[in-house]
Amino acid sequence: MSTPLYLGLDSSTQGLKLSLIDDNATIVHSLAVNYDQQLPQYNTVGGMHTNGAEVHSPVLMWLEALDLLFAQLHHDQEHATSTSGTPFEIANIVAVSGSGQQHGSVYWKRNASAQLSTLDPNTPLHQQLNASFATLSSPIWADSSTSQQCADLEQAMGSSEALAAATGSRAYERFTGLQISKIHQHHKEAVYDQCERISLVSSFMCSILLGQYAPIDTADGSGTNLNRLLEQGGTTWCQRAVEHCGGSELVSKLGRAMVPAHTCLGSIAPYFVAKYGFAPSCKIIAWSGDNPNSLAGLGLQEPGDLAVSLGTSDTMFTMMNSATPGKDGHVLRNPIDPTSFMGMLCFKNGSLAREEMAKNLCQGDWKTFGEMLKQTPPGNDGHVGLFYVSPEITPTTGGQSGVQRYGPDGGRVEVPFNNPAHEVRAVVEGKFLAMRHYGERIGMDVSTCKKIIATGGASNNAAMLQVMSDVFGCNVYTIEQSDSASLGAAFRALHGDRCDQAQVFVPFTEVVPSDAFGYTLMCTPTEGTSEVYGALMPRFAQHQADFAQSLRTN
Ligand code: XUL
Repeated sequence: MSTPLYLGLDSSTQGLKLSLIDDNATIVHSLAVNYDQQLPQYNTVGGMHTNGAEVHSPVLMWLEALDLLFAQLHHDQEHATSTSGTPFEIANIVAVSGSGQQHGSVYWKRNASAQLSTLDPNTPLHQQLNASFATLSSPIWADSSTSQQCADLEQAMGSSEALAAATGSRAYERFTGLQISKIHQHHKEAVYDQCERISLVSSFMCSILLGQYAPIDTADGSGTNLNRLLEQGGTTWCQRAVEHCGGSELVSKLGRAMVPAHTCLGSIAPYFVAKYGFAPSCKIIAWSGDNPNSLAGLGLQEPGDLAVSLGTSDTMFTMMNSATPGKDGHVLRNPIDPTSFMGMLCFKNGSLAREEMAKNLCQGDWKTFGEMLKQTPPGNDGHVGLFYVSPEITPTTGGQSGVQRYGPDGGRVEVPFNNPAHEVRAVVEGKFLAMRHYGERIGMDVSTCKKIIATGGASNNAAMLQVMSDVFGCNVYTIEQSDSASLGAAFRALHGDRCDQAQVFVPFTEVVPSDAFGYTLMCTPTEGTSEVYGALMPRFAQHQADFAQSLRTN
């Protein structure tokens, strides 16, 4: 009998990727289309059109990329080539799911659903759907042009805390509700009124595969500022926010209800059967956002599990049993478990501050940086540093940058610490303490943390990972994986199929066991250090709040 296969796609900012797995969750094939290089006619840079604070992407490019990627997949099938060396048959793909860059929105024109349900396999998608959109230019997550709309929505909801309590986040410029609000205000007749349905990038790509409008899933829906996070499994819209951003007609444009991400939505559109050889029975599982899919792809499986990406900016996400959203950070619904949550923290200041420190004090040598880290004890003898070399968003510094140090007595120190080793430890501890602090504030229970998966450029620095392990009091692992979002989507296709077969929710861990991930254990916590950091936390939090406040009011 032929091996059942599961396909995960990732419609990301810069390209469209694919991971094909078998039913043991082993990768069979992976492929990618890069927008700038392979579709240069759209003139994107990094997949985007940037005009000051306004950042959009061409929706037809995403469609053309899908045909290009599937043509390549079909070609590889015919030539019996794959990254694993195992030949595969597209007809054996049992289910497809996907990942979309979060927050981006697509505006379907009135009557587009008719075109969507009768796709012609003899015409490329971007040609037959080129008149199906109220605008061909989709605002995406990198857009920061909606500050006014943010302030207005928070006011309409009562406060930023009230908006966060309802939707999981205070107003963020990139969140979809604010982008819709701007279009509603500035392009009402030309775009908003012409539009019958608004999709996220995830539900847009899913709609194409399904041949009809796909619902938004609860995890990606939590990135809109329009959802109700805590009620009915996060499947409903927050009426006040929705009406404020787009009037009473917005609910029907968004689709009445959201669905949990494991939901099977139906089978693949005949277009893909006729053109690429998918089985007519191939199931389409709801798509979700890239960060939720990465949570699945990196193997966060139990409340308390964390993933930390150390890159140009730093990101942390965690599975949580409870949600206490507030001014800093985001709480989303969990894409692999409809009863729990995903906490997400994004820090603008990542590698830049660490690199500056390494350059100034260690001649740019990371080995020296690691050795210096070991010269000071956890807690840094009471030395604390906040290094916002560019404006920070967690906590928000109101567009200001700045550096502030505090000595063991809690007083401000206006010059670098005398001992360079205190400087090095301060830049590392400051970030992990901030992650723990903000994580705890939005519902993370640090006592349940069992594993941290570290990714990103700086995750190969073992001394830095030791500090991470000590601050959270749990093991740190790394993972060899190039694309956690498309892989997570493939895992979710498998999971969605199993839930559909059983007609009840099946725990994700039963479908994708932890040995599918190939972790490398990097560090175990040094006994007693998590308590040292626990004791330091109130003082650290106070310094952080004071400094951010002073920058904001500068
Ligand atoms: C998350 C965010 C980005 C996008 C694009 O809130 O804006 O991570 O999802 O990757």
